[in-house]
Amino acid sequence: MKIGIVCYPTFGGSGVVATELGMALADKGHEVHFITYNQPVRLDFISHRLHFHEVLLEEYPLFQYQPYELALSSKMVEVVEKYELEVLHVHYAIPHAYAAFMAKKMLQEKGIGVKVVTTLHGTDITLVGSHPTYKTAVEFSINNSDVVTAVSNSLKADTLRLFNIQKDIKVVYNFIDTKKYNKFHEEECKRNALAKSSERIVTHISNFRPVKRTGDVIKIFAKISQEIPSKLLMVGDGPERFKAERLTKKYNLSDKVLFLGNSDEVAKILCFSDVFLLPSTTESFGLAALEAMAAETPVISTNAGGLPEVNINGKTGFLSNVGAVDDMAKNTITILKDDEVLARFKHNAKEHAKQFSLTTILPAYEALYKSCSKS
Ligand code: GMT
Repeated sequence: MKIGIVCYPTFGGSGVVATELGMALADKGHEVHFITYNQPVRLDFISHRLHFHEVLLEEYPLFQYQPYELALSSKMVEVVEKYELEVLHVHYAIPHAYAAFMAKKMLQEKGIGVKVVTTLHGTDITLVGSHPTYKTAVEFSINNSDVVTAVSNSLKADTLRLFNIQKDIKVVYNFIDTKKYNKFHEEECKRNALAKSSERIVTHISNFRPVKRTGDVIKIFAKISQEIPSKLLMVGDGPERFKAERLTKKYNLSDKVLFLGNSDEVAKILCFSDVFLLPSTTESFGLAALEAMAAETPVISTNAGGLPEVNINGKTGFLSNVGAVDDMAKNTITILKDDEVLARFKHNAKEHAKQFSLTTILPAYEALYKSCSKS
């Protein structure tokens, strides 16, 4: 099939899922066209089946805010028409689903049909989308998509609770390409560069937004490091990074906490991690937790949103209430202090992650594309 993919091309989970999906679809023989304002960070190849179309914005002194939706929907029309796309799969409702609806209408005027598949990712519903500023347009865009998917049962329930939805929402879980996490054998995993062999490695990866509670990560680690010789890797960047660095100094942990910034080599970092911390206020799914599990890293997370659908309490890691720093530290220490316990959790995490493998999830998206393109 010929499929257009629209997403945020950044390090956020929705962009990562969209990019991995597009690359996998192209690998399977579909023709995929990314329509975004930058080349997606995880897009590591372009081929005759994988294209990238940049959405350009025109500067004009009158504009305090650039009209991105206009540029995006115009680009969608151009690409659908030129490459005869059958489906536009938009990731993150704001403003992508809205722009796709406009593109579809403009194409209808030219006698061209295209189907719109909208995937809801989380903050487009829970934190931003349901805000009165956007709610009317988000609800309209969801109800006017041909197919709507959500990345967890929890997100589907949130969407139905927060909006007046007239459409069936299908749950298609996020996925990982398990192969990418198997390839780092012992000799490629440069663990010694970051920690002594006697130390455990604890990792957190996020966009350092308030919802990630990076302050809790530091507080949990402060307690862990009192009992277990360990290092903390803080991967990513965002508005709360400075605060997290300040807290690290306050707890005298500067020699134990490494801030690595953004990285597109997550699998390489996770290969030497022993535990992954995700104490978020909410996560519709928690793709970073799944990536950790695929790399044999148990997860200590909150029980918010869709996290219990991914991280199984007492098996692949532990779940705690939001803000329960002591409990999360205690659970981490339980896993880290005993080699056998750690090995068991690592094994379980990797095994459980296989349920979310690309080979299982990809056919679900292909079936949705096929069903709507026939209707
Ligand atoms: O805020 C983020 O974590 C980024 C955001 C995004 O849209 O890029 O992530 C959301 O989508 C991910 C992929 O589906 C999910 O794994 C994350 O849980 C979700 N974030 C939240 O719900 C806070």
